[in-house]
Amino acid sequence: MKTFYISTAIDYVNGSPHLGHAYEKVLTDVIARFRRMMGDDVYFLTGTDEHGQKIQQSARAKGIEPQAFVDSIAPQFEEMCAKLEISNDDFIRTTQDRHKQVVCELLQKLYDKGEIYKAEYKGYYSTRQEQFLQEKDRNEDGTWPEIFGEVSEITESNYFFKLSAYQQWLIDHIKSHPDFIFPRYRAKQVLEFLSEPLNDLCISRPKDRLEWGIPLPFDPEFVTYVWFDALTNYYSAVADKPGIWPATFHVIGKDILVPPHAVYWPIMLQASGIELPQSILAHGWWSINGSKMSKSTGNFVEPIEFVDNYGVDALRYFLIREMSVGQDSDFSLDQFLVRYNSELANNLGNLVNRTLNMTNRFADATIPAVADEGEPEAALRALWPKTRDEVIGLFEEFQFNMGLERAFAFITATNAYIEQRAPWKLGKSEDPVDQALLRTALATMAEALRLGASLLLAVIPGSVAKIHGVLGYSAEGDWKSQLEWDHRLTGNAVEKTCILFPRPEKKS
Ligand code: ME8
Repeated sequence: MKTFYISTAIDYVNGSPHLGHAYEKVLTDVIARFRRMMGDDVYFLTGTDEHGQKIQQSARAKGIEPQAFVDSIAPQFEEMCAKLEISNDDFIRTTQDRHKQVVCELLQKLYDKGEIYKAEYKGYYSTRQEQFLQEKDRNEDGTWPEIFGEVSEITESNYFFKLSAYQQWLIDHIKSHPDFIFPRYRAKQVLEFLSEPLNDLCISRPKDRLEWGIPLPFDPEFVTYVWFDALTNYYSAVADKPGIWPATFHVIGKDILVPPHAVYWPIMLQASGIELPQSILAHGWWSINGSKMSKSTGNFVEPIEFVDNYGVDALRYFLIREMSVGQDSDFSLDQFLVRYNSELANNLGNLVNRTLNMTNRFADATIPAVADEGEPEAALRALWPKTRDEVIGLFEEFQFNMGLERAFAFITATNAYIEQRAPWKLGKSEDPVDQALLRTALATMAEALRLGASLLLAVIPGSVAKIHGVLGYSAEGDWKSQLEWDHRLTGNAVEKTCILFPRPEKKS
């Protein structure tokens, strides 16, 4: 079986992790966990991008060496992954020797093949963006947009990679591989970019302008510039692990699809004779309270702190439930608290507590066997396979928000079933018919809870393990085989209580 190799973008370490970083990790983790549950052999990579001018500048501003600087920041990203319960198999840092070595091998190979050449370059350069600008980047009045900061005209020698030679090949590849870019509508954006002549890619910076990078193996007076270094992480991390490459999914944000991931990366691989990834999944961006995230204006969410305040599953759930993969979304504490209270605490949390309370009160804390099923039980049981198949189908298409909606509709239906059966009334009756109905009701709610929770496993794994635990259930065998309505909990001892989503104190 081909390994399902999935990666996130590697994050710049010139600041602490933010909500966008957290979302991408959680989204990729949900896909990784879901594929594992579906039986795939998953390999999951994430990491940090640690070279470049901005990092050099940030280190200088602090008066320390760039290596010491990145060594102080990268652990925050690893800590964020641990806090978010990300199930990555590896964490790559572009300052590691294993990475630098593969970047050099790739560069040398392309240089030997004549795909990389040296040329004089004259142009307008933005120090802030670390890029040469083009005439089309100017404002209408001839000035440069503010985002470029100071712009000066410079001439320098640099190394270039022959992108243009592969333009037609890439257009053909994208057209003949409809799954190469996901969501599919984004392929249009790539093809539009490719409808203009492609310039060769400048892949170096002279050492006197940028020291903090990987020296070119064939000319140590130059260092490798951003993308050739960063993109190669996906390959360098597994270069010594047979059977993992090519990647199945690169998960990235929409801002780095065109041109880096959809143009530079496939061409770099094709020119090196390395197989291409199967798919690139570009997700949308989060704003916060309707505006762009910005640390300087305080419009910022610290994921690690947020998890400490509200719990990991509450954040994981919100990020996946709120955003439709590929589209943009807005994060606000109010909206988070609405979902937290109504969906997690009142709907799911309530079902767990009712099930435990009533099983304790009326059945000696032991899940009874079903007696006779009536119409309400049959209706809920019939809803189950429909829900299960729909949720799996939606998850396979990365429509996690819709899948969660369906799963929660089943939880809602289970709560409604409990209202209808009112076991608290049946428990007061001595009538054997009512007693039988009570046993059936307790068994049915426990089974519906076990199954409903199982559908949430990829998104809120810790909470699902807790729910299953308090039902005395240890899920065994493959995930899909656990999704049968078969009352396998009969006779299990249940716990007294389970605190999953305590009422949060509103913190700003
Ligand atoms: O781009 N909402 O690093 P990065 C959602 N090092 N996602 C967001 C976001 C937001 N508001 N802001 C950023 C880089 N992201 C490079 C990548 S890959 C070989 C090199 C996403 O730290 C962004 O789209 O700026 C990207 O996928 C990831 O966070 C890292 O961004």
